[in-house]
Amino acid sequence: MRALRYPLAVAVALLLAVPCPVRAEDRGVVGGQIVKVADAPWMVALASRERFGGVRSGHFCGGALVGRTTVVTAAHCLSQEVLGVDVLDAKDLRVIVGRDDLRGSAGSEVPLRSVWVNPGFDTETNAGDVAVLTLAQAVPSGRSIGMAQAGDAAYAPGTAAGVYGWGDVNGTGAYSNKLRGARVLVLDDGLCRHAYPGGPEGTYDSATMLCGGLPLGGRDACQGDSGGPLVARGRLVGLVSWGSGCAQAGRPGVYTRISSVAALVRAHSTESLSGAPAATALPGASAPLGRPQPDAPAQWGPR
Ligand code: 4AZ
Repeated sequence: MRALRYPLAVAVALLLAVPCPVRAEDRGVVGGQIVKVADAPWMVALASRERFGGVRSGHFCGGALVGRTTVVTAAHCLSQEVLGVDVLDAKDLRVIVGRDDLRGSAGSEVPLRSVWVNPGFDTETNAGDVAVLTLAQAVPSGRSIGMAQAGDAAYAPGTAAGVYGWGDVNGTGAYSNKLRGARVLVLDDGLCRHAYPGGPEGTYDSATMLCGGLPLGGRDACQGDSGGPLVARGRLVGLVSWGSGCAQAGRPGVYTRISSVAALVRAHSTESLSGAPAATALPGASAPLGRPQPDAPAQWGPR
């Protein structure tokens, strides 16, 4: 026994001293941390208990509030492939607002008035991966986030951004019950062009897509995070769309570029959406996982 003690102590000391490989749960999707919806008030879950079961409130995708009745998400979330039926036949589709833990009942489950799926969504390339959900009841003001326009400084490569979701935390189908967020970077289009030049891993189109992640991987969106927001400088810059695997080095996440679809979103919203002002934040003042600036009061009027 005695003889064993010393080697054991050395082994334990070594284990503590040598950095361990990152645990899968810490590396995954959102490789990040638990986030309170109070700090991401625009974050919503798309849910259908009939299609996905009630244990996790029926969650199957993410989305973001861009107005009191307007949610943006990914078109592919509403495909027959995901829902198992035509979106018009998924009668119990709901948007869940204000719920951190999908096992709980906090917040509200809001039925939909209408669904618009971008008819220009290209299922081959994933270009134009956006849909607009109109809520049957308005959520309180102050929950929505502005869409970043083209030319916004938030699109500059190297900008810190946050990605949010209840998706897979390690690429094995281990979905999170609690909302998570990860700090990533807006990456240079060249990185995604190089990673996804066409062929089996996909084709990156910088006009309609945004490249995000870390050059060495480790933090990323993953399955189940689709449709959810990528936020930089307090503005919505992207929606989780696709990628090869999750959080792998050299395989960044690909997001729907919000500026490329903002006009479509406005055209299919039944309210007047407040725009995101041009970037005025001081360098370094971004708070990717923090609360965004509250939006302007909802404006109602003729369209
Ligand atoms: C998906 O399957 C998915 N790593 C979403 C995002 C990414 C990969 C896959 C990006 O919904």
